Amino acid sequence: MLTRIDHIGIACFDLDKTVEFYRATYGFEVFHSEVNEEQGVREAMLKINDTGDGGASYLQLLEPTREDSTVAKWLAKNGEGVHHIAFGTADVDGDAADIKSKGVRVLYEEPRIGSMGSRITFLHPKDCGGVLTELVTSATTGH
Ligand code: CMX
Ligand code: CO
Repeated sequence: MLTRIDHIGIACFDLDKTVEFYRATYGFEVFHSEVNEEQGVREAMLKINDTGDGGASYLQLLEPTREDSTVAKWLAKNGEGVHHIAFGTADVDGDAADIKSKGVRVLYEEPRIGSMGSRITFLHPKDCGGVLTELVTSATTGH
């Protein structure tokens, strides 16, 4: 069951500059940052609020680390902006299988590693009304 908005992924050209915009404009601080080489991103997670399922909602600011990454390709086409949304669940495997059975393409055979050791998968934007959609199970809370 999907129980929260885990994060909104925002693509940018310059992570440090974008982090500073969110700090100066809204007062949001970086909760966690990392490089995910498999996804081809340098990212900062800004925690916005806790959620009723014991998890939290974040903004995920994403800067590409290489030209052939999905985010670099998207930025070249669209410029900066909202790249994806992510729903949190205690069971990313089960929810992905369930959603797949409804005819939505799930992009990964098995969930991969996302922010903070979470397990993630993606749904194809063309099957989701133009919205790239991620499913996440947190490593820390298990939700
Ligand atoms: N949101 C909405 N639509 C998108 C999209 C996005 N983020 N990315 C691509 N599309 C659309 C394109 O506009 C294109 O539509 P048209 O054919 O109408 O022009 C279509 O999908 C195909 O796009 P493409 O540019 O040819 O890109 P690819 O098919 O090579 O890749 C996708 C698209 C979704 C398979 C790829 O971006 C992907 O695998 N994404 C999942 C991984 C990811 O995004 N990682 C970065 C974030 C990591 C994290 O969150 O931790
Ligand atoms: Co994400």
